[in-house]
Amino acid sequence: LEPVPAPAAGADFVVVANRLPVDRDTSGDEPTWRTSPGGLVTGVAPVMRSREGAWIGWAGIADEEFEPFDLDSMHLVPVRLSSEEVVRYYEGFSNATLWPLFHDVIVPPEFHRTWWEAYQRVNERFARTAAQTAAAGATVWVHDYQLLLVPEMLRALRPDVSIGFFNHIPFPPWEIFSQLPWRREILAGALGADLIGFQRPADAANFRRAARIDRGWSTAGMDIRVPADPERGTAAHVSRAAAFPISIDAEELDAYSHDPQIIERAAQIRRDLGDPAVVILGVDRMDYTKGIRHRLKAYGELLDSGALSTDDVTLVQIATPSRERLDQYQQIRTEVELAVGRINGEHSGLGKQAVHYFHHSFPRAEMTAFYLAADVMLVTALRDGMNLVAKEYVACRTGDDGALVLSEFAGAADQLTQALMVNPHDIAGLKRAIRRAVEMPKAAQHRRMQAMRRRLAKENVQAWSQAFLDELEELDEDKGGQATP
Ligand code: GDG
Repeated sequence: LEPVPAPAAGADFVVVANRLPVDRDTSGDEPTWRTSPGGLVTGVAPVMRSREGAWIGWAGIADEEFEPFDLDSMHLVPVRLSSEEVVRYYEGFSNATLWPLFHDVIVPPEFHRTWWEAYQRVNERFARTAAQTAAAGATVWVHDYQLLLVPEMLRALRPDVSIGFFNHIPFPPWEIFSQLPWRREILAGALGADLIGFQRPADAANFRRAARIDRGWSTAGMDIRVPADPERGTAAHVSRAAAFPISIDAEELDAYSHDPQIIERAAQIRRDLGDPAVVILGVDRMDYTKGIRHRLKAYGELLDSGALSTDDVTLVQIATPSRERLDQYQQIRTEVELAVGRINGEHSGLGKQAVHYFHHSFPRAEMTAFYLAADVMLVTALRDGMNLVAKEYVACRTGDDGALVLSEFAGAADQLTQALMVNPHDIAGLKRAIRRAVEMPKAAQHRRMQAMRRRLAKENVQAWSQAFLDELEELDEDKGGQATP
């Protein structure tokens, strides 16, 4: 790729992510855009407002071309994807190759050259759009595994910009990562960034080790020395790989949790559930990484043995639809629904349902009401970059009560150290943890919850994006003002 000039009127802060933070609303006479709130938007909104900000991403509709537009003080730049690219780049390479590979091969990743070809093509489109959008010397923050090649491409196109990359999902050990036929290109792609952020220190260490083994590149502390690559048009530079654990908007959730309407709604939910002594909750995308089956197995066995009874306990499992066209996702849904059906068939009574299962999504306010209504939260992921649900539950427990069962394989385990930690593969251990959570005395709940809430009040999503962008800026200053094109 050859360098291109900076645009005359560009943005000085650019977010590049697979999806734009908006949804197309075609319900009215005129189609409009609605912002879809999410952690990332909240995290970067203050930066977007204080600087000339732009967001590059796909609008979520295949084969449609949209012009850039402004919404809620953000400049949005849609990238077009054809339906073939949605199949190969998004569902294929991103979600059926990289996603399972980066989550400990819980299901086997598929390697297809046609998917890889589409992944490169789409990444180049994103990189070129970023190159046309970023002002001279701008900061560009690229997000997640769908866009791992963008940093290197952008560096070749626009050596003047400062590039950050954040990997929201785990980064696997070399022994697993090395299966990828295109491992070398993926590593070089991410290493085009000045700063590469991961959820956990272990992810960053896995990444640095991969760079050492595969490329033979030397590392010092967090830094990786990337030599010049004349063929790809990049100069020698240093790339830093470090942990920046993402978090939640604690203040907003706290405000929600104090809203009288939401508090009343939580009480109503408990009444509708039949006023059980203990409400247990699970909230996940329907994904094989989330350990929903393991959780149901443990819960089912506790009911079988009589350790728990539907006289006083119920489980609410919200599993929001996700990636439904992929085989592995249809399969996990079938397995979960079979398990729910079995448990309910064997243990439910009239007005005493063992599992309340929902395969649809809820508005934010309703989700908060569920968090408020739940005495026990189960997060049993087999592998998870962070898991924001665990942090949201804690942030909503304004009474400092409730118990969190948390998988040690979720990034959140590094911060929520007072949770009841589990290895979800150990069903006996998981059963013990669920019982402990159900029976936990109020004083112990308070002690644990208060400590976790205090920590999240400070380590919120605003602090996360600030820490990442501050470090990126420092690295940029250390570089000593490179020439702008
Ligand atoms: C990836 C990584 C990492 C879920 N159902 C509903 C709903 N949600 C919201 C939750 C939460 C978010 O979706 C899910 O975030 P998670 O972090 O739990 O998991 P992933 O979707 O897998 O996210 C993960 C994350 O990126 C951020 O870096 O933590 O490890 O896999 O906010 O509340 N929200 C609403 N209705 C629902 O039905 N409104």
